[in-house]
Amino acid sequence: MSKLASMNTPIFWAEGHPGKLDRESWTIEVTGSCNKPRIFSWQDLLVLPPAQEIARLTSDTRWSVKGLWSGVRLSTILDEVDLLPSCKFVRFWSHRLIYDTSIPLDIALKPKTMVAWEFDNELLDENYGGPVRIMTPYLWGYKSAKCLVKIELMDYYQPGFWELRGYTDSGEIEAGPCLDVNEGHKLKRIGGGEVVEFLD
Ligand SMILES: Nc1nc2c(c(=O)[nH]1)N[C@H]1C(S)=C(S)[C@@H](COP(=O)(O)O)O[C@H]1N2
Ligand SMILES: [Mo]
Repeated sequence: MSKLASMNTPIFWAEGHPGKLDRESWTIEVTGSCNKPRIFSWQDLLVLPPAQEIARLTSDTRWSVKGLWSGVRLSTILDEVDLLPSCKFVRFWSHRLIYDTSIPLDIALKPKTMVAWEFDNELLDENYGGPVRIMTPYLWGYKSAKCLVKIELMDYYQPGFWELRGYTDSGEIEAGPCLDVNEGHKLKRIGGGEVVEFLD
């Protein structure tokens, strides 16, 4: 059992579980406002400079899980495609193109915003967004699209799956109660913004 599963980390699939997916043939298309649109294969991702961050995935449903996320920085991928100055938002699309969400470019370029495929040195399985997902600790979890297949570089904002259903466009983490998944889902509190640690 994976570390995420053993901690009973919640598994969210608004669009339905994707089933078994093939890592070796996985591709991520990068399109939109850039000079060098490109399709990254799984093998392409593996030769980019690796990145690792200890970071928290924190859900608006009030739980937070901490661990070592590995993959590449999203900024590394964005460097490869040569952004146009008009690009203001980065839109993520999940497998089957039902789930999408967008974040501002400045947050996309922050070091802990990752295209991730490992948690605590284990490859992510489909439950937790494998083969490859977005992980950004700066915003609520709904901005961290799972089973990433497409990155669309946008000059303007488009609300995504949850944003169209009432979740905030900013995804800014709000202070309040929050379950600590790593400590048996103990009820604690978080402040606003990126959750680095609990308040108590
Ligand atoms: N494709 C897809 N990505 C998604 C979701 C989803 O339903 N579908 N849920 C989001 C939400 S609301 C959260 S909190 C996190 C949860 O990640 P987990 O299911 O790996 O714990 O995934 C996000 N990414
Ligand atoms: Mo969430």
